[in-house]
Amino acid sequence: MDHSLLASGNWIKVSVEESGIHKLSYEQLQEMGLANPTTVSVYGSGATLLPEQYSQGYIDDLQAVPLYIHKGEDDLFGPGDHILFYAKGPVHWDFDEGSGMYLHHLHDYSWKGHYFLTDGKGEGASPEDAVLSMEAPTHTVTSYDFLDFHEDESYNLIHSGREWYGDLFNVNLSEDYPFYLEGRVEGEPVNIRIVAAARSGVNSTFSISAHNEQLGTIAVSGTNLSHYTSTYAYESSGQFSYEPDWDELDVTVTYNRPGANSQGWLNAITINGRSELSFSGNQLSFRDSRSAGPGNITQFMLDEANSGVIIWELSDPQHPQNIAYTLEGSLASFTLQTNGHREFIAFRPEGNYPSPDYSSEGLGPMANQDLHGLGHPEMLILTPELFLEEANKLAQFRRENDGMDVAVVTQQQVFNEFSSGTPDVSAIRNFMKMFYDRSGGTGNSCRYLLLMGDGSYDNRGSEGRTSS
Ligand SMILES: [Ca+2]
Ligand SMILES: [Ca+2]
Repeated sequence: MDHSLLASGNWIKVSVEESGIHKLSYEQLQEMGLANPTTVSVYGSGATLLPEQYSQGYIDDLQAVPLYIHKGEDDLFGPGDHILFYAKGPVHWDFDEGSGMYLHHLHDYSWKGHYFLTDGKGEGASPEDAVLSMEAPTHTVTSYDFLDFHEDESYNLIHSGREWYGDLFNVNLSEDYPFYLEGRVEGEPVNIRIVAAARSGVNSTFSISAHNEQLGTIAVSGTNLSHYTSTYAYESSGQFSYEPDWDELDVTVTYNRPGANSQGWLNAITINGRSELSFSGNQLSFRDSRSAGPGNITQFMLDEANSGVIIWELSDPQHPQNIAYTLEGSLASFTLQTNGHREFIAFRPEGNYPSPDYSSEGLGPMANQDLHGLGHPEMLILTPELFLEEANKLAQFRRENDGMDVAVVTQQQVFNEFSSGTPDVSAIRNFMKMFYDRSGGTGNSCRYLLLMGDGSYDNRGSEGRTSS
């Protein structure tokens, strides 16, 4: 690609805080600065963390997101109408074969995902149709894996590394964590995974209970508290099963402190329950671990649906696919291959959904930029906005004194084109790889990279600092 998508046209940057359907009205599109909302399209991948392994490939520049465009009875997109799209927030779920659970991961560098809106590129794309199966199902699904988690990111133990911990157990040694199991299937156990850490001179344990029933303990190794080269704290995890009698689930974590100088921290609690596949509210995300397997053909049956409901397949959230389900009464059913884990969302086109933020700092109308159009600079200076003036001075000095071809770019510009506007260190690596590839692998393009700024363990700016 010789030029970036952001190089021309009118672009608005927006952010989302959670995964799910998001809504923008015709009026909001006008308000955010789109002159021609009838041709709105949305680009980006939200808070999808880039793979650190380069071999897993990467997306070059921004990709379009399929839209649901609600045009109303006149079949023209105008005042009173709206668009819906699936946006990816900072929480990512993956099925973990080892634990047999879906585990959550927070985005390492951001609490928000970002998207870019533009007009003038024709009407935004709609999702393609998912491939359904005509074969007899091997599995029928009427309940799904319900997912929830608790992870508080308050403490960075030695102000180093990207892992943060939540509740501190030193004075208060026990804490309750309430969960609500929406649509719980009676008699089905809930799987609970807990990750905790402790700094203690001797081995210590956390006790885990639910509704006063002991579920087990998590043992954490002791460390040498008096030597500064010893491991500061050890982390350990445990997995527990509990069959709740109510839709409320209270998990209690207690640190069995062996001495006054021992302390513990909770990292995360992950909940996998089982809920009826029945639609209430405006949107329902669902998946089924039990029917995922080689050769499986699965019939999903969603109850409490009606003909207005839309179901998208989200296994690749960048490319939602529309599911042409069959409706009998209030039962929407569809059959497809489930060789692997597939993710779905059902939603109501007229429902209320959060709107992306387009008015906070750093959002809204943005300047055009074209990092893909930089050609072959000899030297690149990458800087936060804060040092842009100094970076430009240095670049000018190199041009005049060394005759070098120097380009100055801000880290935000790199994120915009290489990680959907969401901070991600791999975006910088992928940006540099673009020059490497352009040089045909000789490394003769962009021979020098100067990074300006300071390092920090606080990648998400949790402590109010500017990430750099
Ligand atoms: Ca209309
Ligand atoms: Ca954490």
